[in-house]
Amino acid sequence: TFDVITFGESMALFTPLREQSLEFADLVNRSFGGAESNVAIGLARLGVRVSWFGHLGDEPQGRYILKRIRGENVDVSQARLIPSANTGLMMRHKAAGREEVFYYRRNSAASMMKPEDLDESFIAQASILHITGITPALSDSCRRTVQRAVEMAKQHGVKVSFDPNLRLKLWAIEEAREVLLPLAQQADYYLPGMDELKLLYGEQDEERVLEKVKELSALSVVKGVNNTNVIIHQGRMTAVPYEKIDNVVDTIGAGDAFAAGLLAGIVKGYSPEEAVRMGNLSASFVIQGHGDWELVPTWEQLELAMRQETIVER
Ligand code: KDG
Repeated sequence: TFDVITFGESMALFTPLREQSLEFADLVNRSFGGAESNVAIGLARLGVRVSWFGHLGDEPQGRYILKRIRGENVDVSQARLIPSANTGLMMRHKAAGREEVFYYRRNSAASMMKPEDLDESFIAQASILHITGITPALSDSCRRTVQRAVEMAKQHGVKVSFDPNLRLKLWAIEEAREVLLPLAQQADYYLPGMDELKLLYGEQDEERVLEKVKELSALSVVKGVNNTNVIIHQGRMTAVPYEKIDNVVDTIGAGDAFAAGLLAGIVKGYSPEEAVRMGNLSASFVIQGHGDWELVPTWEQLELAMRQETIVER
């Protein structure tokens, strides 16, 4: 059995070795990313039993990604390498101080996932199913797959964790709203950022945004509200402040590391406040270096950081 099961698209990730535009870079680093596999790796590092699945092409990129995820102690028994399909690719650079993402993922192996690919008995054995709003943006069949997975989870008493991960390069805001807001209503754990909520609700006033989240039944954590993360649960709001990190290198992956720390805290029986602190600390590791998941902490590192945090507070 698994504490957490998650699924989605993982892609090879290419970034220039030096801070340079992809238009000129000759030396490029290869890694991989994918919000759900980032979360899965974060959870595995924290000692949580986790499974990730998704479709990758049966070609060098797909095989590389599968081996790396497996190598992080994530179960990949339901993941598939699809013959003559392509693995999605993603490239990123920082040009003129701006971080930019380029996707090459249309018609990728992952985008062809369909509800019939889900194994109900597999999902039924999890405590938590973690999904993100990226998967339903990939294709119609992916959208139905996410919706079906949520139905399966509900039928079997599996809690649903949902990070909206709004990606406006993948779909228009109107379409995103139609799909993501109903998913939020079905979630047991809901992890949106204030920025994406403003877009999803078309509402700039933060108080009003928080009021809307209050209407949901989930335990919600709204990230990035005046240097706090706000827990909203059963009509109560608790703001958990976080320290600003000085040496931020790359914030991509922070949300996934946060989800991993938070869900690990919940699985291990910590209070929501403590779990949010774990999420924060986990994210603080990732943003101090390059890569979406490479720097997510182990349980030992996280525990040490939590103790140090307590000492500083005193
Ligand atoms: O959260 C980080 C992800 O955005 C990144 O790893 C790539 O999954 C990804 C996506 O679709 O943008």
